[in-house]
Amino acid sequence: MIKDLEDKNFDIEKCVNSLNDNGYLILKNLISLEEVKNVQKYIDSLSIGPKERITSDNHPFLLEISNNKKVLKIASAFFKENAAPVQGLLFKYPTQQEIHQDTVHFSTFPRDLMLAAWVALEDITIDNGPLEYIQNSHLIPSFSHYEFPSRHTNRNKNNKNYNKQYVKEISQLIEKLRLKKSFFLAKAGDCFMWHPRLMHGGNQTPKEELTRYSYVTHYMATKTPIYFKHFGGFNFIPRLQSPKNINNRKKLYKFGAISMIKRLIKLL
Ligand SMILES: O=C(O)CCC(=O)C(=O)O
Repeated sequence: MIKDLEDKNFDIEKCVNSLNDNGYLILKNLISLEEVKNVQKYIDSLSIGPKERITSDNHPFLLEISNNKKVLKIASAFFKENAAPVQGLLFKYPTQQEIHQDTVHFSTFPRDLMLAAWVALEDITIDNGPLEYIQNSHLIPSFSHYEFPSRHTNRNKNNKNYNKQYVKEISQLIEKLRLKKSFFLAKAGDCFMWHPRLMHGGNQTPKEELTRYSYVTHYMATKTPIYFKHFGGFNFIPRLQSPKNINNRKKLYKFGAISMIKRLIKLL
């Protein structure tokens, strides 16, 4: 764990090692309290209820966080190619999001070419729905049979319980392997980055009347990966996605057979 990341101590290799070894990385005081206050004010001007979120709002305060230089450098070093922010999620209240791996929502081929950086926009205690994560779960090769490409994929839009089934299987696996849960208890401005396979979610039993201001950005590698969409579509037919850079809403790559074939050829 990197405890304090002043510029003089900024060591990208250590950061990437922490993601690979521990499954996460803590960047204390990534943003200033002034920035935190500005974003809080902005959140208060919006209407965000419990368990609601705003996706990829391009307000300059939010883009400033998503484009944090340290985070982008770490993500690019982790991917070994340039990273771009492809989604931002803004919350005012605890999410109670069930435990999952981000790879089920952002499935890339080759795998693991995405990352997340979560920023506390107020102090986070056990009461206001901290982010929770399952220790060492990133070391499990991949909980991949819900992802594409896999001949075992369970994707099927006729299966309405698909997400429920996924969540149940994940929790059974955690129990079976006796993996332990931890919480990210943070000070406003602290950031938690996690490995694409680290199982995580929002604490399930918060005091729901409390706020939990937070902002999370998801990043993808820009050059290599092909990106698939899950939870829907037909079995065995990949649903290709075209991620957009949230800064300019431009596609990271041209969607279409030619650009896909070019990407595939590069992988051979
Ligand atoms: O903020 C949370 O409670 C959960 C966020 C999350 O799971 C995600 O962004 O993938």
